[in-house]
Amino acid sequence: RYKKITTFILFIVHCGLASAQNPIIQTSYTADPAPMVYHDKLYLYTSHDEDESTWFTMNDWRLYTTEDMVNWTDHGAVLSYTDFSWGKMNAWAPQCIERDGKFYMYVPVTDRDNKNGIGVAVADSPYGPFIDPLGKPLISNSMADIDPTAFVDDDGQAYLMWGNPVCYYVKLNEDMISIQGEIEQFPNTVESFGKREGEENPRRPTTYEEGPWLYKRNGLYYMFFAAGPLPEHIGYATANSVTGPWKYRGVVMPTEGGAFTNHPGVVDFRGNTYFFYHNAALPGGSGFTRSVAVEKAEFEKDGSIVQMKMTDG
Ligand code: FUB
Repeated sequence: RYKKITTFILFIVHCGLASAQNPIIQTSYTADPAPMVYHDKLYLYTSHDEDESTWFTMNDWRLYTTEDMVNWTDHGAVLSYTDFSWGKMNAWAPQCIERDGKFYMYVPVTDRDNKNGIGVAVADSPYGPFIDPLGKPLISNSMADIDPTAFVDDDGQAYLMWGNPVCYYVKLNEDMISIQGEIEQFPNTVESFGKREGEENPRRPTTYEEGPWLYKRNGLYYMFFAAGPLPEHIGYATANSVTGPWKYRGVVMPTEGGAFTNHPGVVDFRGNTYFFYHNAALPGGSGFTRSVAVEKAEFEKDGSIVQMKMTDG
């Protein structure tokens, strides 16, 4: 069932260059990378672009694993929008996190009334099978309900954040499949998310577009996000608390790569920090046939991240 997808990379390892070839997934068009580290293995969940699309045609979520950031194993589809009884289409950007030995996949799906919602599916293993325990969306707030990211803080409080064109958040209960309190929205201010250049758009006064990703380093909270105007770049903000206030810190990765979207996923693994993203680098690539890639991230002493460019080797 498993397929080794980068055997030629072994040659690179023998040469002493332990780095993967970008795009790291070359067997399918993939997007919206969501890395998770569990028991010294990196699990990379992605969305999946079907071929020859003229708009997003996305039916399932895929899983790839690595123990060395060089050799990747393709585990195929681990969840589909059809696994949600209420789901109609649009298997967009996912994230899976582990808590107390269970695995929670948060995913955006369009429901049978054509309304966006965020579902959750639970498994006893990172490989699945993932089951929808609710039979309905966990979040069904507005058409902005896409791109969920989940984060468990050091005190055990879990949060879900999501949204386009603004970023919402809510506390999750310990069961990870129910919410606590009201849904809040981060103030979409220039101070938090930077001034949007190049277009006057009252709905989008800042660079924040979609795809938030939470990360904590040396006590500082980071929100990475896809930023506008289109084509997207990746920006970031930092805060002393997971609920802000956020301070815009600049551009992580400028616009490039041939897709009109980009999407961050950041994780620490074996002493390094890895920044996952997507572009249109595979043959036949476009905004609807994307591919996931990765760069090693570096930070300055003041906590700022060193700006990265996409690489293809
Ligand atoms: O993959 C579909 C959508 O494109 C995602 O939800 C956005 O983050 C963008 O990558």
